[in-house]
Amino acid sequence: LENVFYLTQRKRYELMVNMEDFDGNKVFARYSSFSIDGESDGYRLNVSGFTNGGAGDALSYHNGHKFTTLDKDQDGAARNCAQSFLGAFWYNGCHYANPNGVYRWGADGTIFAVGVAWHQWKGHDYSLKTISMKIRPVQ
Ligand SMILES: [Ca+2]
Repeated sequence: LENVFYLTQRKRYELMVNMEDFDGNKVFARYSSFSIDGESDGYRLNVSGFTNGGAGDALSYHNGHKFTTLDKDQDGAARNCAQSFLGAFWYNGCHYANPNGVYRWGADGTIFAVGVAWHQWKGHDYSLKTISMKIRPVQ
């Protein structure tokens, strides 16, 4: 995250989130503006300018939130969302996206929302086959 902070403070960046389910369907969500704040601000997420490529907008809910890990609770919930959902993310209270969650084989509701979820596309109990978050400078 320190590298991402360094990059996104120097230029304007956009974000592309690509994802795929276990049936071969591929969708994306694009954000025309993406940056994160520094360590002293908890690596807070700044994302806006959503374009829907079929995935829906899961990230706006996380906008303005700090990054929470198992050992660093900076989220908007009383509990530690990283512990509750077995990931690490810009949790609000807690998530519509959990890209660092547990890799599971698609639909799995045995433990609520711990998978690699993008709620606006497949719900909390579907773990995606792939997801990537890529940034590039705005042209
Ligand atoms: Ca918390």
